Amino acid sequence: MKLLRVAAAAVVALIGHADAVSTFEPARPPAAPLAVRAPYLNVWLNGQTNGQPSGYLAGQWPRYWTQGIQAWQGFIRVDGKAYNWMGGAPGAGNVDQQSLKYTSTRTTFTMNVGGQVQMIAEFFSPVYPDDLRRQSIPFSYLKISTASLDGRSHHVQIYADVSGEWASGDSSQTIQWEHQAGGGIRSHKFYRQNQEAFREANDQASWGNWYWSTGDIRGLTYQIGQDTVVRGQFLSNGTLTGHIDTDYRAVNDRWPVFAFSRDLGAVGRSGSASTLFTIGIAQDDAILFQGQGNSPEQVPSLWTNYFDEEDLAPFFYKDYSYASQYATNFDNRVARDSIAAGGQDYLTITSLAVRQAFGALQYTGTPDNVRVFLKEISSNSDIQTVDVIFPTWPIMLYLDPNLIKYTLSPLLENQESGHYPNKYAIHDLGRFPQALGYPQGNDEAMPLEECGNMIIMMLSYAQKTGDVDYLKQHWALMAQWAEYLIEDAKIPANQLSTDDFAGHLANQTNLAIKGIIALEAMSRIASLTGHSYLSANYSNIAKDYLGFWSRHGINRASVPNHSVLQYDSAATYGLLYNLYPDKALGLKFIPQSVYDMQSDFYKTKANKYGVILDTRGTLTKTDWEMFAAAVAGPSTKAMFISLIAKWINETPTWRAFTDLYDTNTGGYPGNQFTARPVVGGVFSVLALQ
Ligand SMILES: *[C@@H]1O[C@H](CO)[C@@H](O)[C@H](O)[C@H]1NC(C)=O
Ligand SMILES: *[C@@H]1O[C@H](CO)[C@@H](O)[C@H](O)[C@H]1NC(C)=O
Ligand SMILES: *[C@@H]1O[C@H](CO)[C@@H](O)[C@H](O)[C@H]1NC(C)=O
Ligand SMILES: CC(=O)N[C@H]1CO[C@H](CO)[C@@H](O)[C@@H]1O
Repeated sequence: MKLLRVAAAAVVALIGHADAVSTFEPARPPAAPLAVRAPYLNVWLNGQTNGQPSGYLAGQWPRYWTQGIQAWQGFIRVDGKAYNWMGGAPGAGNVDQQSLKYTSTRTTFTMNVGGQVQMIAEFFSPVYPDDLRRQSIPFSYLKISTASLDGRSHHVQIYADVSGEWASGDSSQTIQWEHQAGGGIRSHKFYRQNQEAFREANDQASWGNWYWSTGDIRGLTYQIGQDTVVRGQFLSNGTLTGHIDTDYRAVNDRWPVFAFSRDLGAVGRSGSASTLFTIGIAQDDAILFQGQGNSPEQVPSLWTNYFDEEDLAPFFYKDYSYASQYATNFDNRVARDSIAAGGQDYLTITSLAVRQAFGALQYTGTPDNVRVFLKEISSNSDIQTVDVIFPTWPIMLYLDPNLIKYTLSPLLENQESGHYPNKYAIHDLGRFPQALGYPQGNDEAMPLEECGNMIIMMLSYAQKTGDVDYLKQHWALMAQWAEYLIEDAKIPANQLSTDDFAGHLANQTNLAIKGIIALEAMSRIASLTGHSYLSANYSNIAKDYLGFWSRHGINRASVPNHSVLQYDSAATYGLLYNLYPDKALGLKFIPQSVYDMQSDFYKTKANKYGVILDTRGTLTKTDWEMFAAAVAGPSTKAMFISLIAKWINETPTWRAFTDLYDTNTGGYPGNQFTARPVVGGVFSVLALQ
């Protein structure tokens, strides 16, 4: 399905693309992932704040998810005339973008260069759910291919550079660099002189080494120096000088750039050999973590188990054809499954979410003790937030349930070794990349939410993998959380739910049902772990609470009936998304009539872009809508899916896929809730199959 942009005339006027209006397939995303592989490799093509539409690569700077520019500049020369195909540097007119297409792992731009040459730029961030060695490398690919458009042969040179902005979120910091050749590639390695491990500046890492590489092949030239000098050299001459400026200086002091160019020679109709670039960051130690020891440990990046640092870039570069084959199969699998489960609109949603969800994960530890740390990107950068892991959880169920174990492991280790005093489950482990926990117990309290989330996700992992020992091993802590659920799940105290922007509220119907379902889950866990004598107890309590919930949590006076936001408040309602785990765990505990009731009700409440989260406002959450959709009847499910796909294509927002938006305008508030891993929740439908 191809969708032409709306307001094409306005696009032409604003962007100045003389003839070109790009197509967008399967949709025009609010932001297009370029290199999105890890928390610190998270670069997007956004729109502009001044009313310009998003999705045109030429003339715009790629940006980190924070909106900080990470300059990535591309030029192409055809028969001596230069064009800009990426980045905001002056000196050449823009190529005409013909299309932007995204799949789960790739964003591909097709450009018309002066009517003479077609250029394809493929930004490729692989995802390897079942291959820890490859998944552990935080690197990404850019492949450029060219062919003649007019049947004639043309002399073509291409150029790409990155700036020091990739290496520091504080551009007054001094960076250093070296140019390296070996293993068949050439790399510009650059890094902050003042390495500050486990610290960030504007959410970028303040430690580690960046590698920007390409094949050491015929026609390659390179240069490091001031932006205007290096780019000017290419624009005027089509080659680089090989000069390495060794005046190490601040990122913003005569802006050093790290450039490659390649002379492709004569490019005819059959095209040129493609040119492959890779970009990535190597940090030997990744996370500071308070685990079972008395003091925090420095947890290494997982790749350190498989590679020496100097082998990372050559391995990744040479692995391209394997990566490409693997990713094509992966993309096809997501496409096939999504279309079968929810049609093309569902694929529009799922395929935009994959790189973003994995892009928040930092793979650390050893193969025997993998710890995947998750960054709560944009909503204050907490690490290992349980109610951010929970909405992300469906993509883990679908792609690799071991990810549930890898992400919960640091939470369990921290709490089981006595570093957390509260009897309920911890909310997060601190501020990324420091997972120091809360020895004083002063985390953002979401007790009912997190106790329910932990128990539900732990049972799901054991069900999917058959690893019952895992439940036995962690029984004591789960039983402790279950005690909290017994106390609080029936009549929830005044507290926050995961939707903390909405504030505190007592008697939240949706929160209560999560706790009640988790108690039913506990009865299954008791049976599996040799605590059968407790199984009936948990189950009886859950049934008793469910009876109470049905009397106070449902408005039976209205047509159709519906659950309320708060017990006995007939005029309120919201998405009852916490029904989802009952289906995901196969508990068959909640009567089908409750599902049917909600399914019928949502259909009567659709705004232009979705159903509101609850009656406190007009906002909604993409992840929770998809949780609600997954357990609804076919026509309600289709309604949610088509409204969210429509939102993706039409939203005026221009940052990475937000999970919070206004159901009437399609916009969203503030700068938060962008690039968050919770979009993994859109896999809710596939996780049930
Ligand atoms: C919560 O619901 C219970 C049961 O209906 C009721 O007794 C209690 O007053 C409610 N609490 C608040 C704060 O609304
Ligand atoms: C089982 O539940 C009852 C109340 O329903 C309680 O009195 C009893 O202590 C529970 N037994 C165990 C072993 O927890
Ligand atoms: C609402 O609930 C009441 C009581 O359970 C029931 O009699 C009625 O049929 C329901 N109405 C609708 C429209 O579901
Ligand atoms: C100054 C400079 O870099 N000149 C180069 C321009 O490009 C030709 C090849 O196209 C080189 O031979 C020159 O050295």
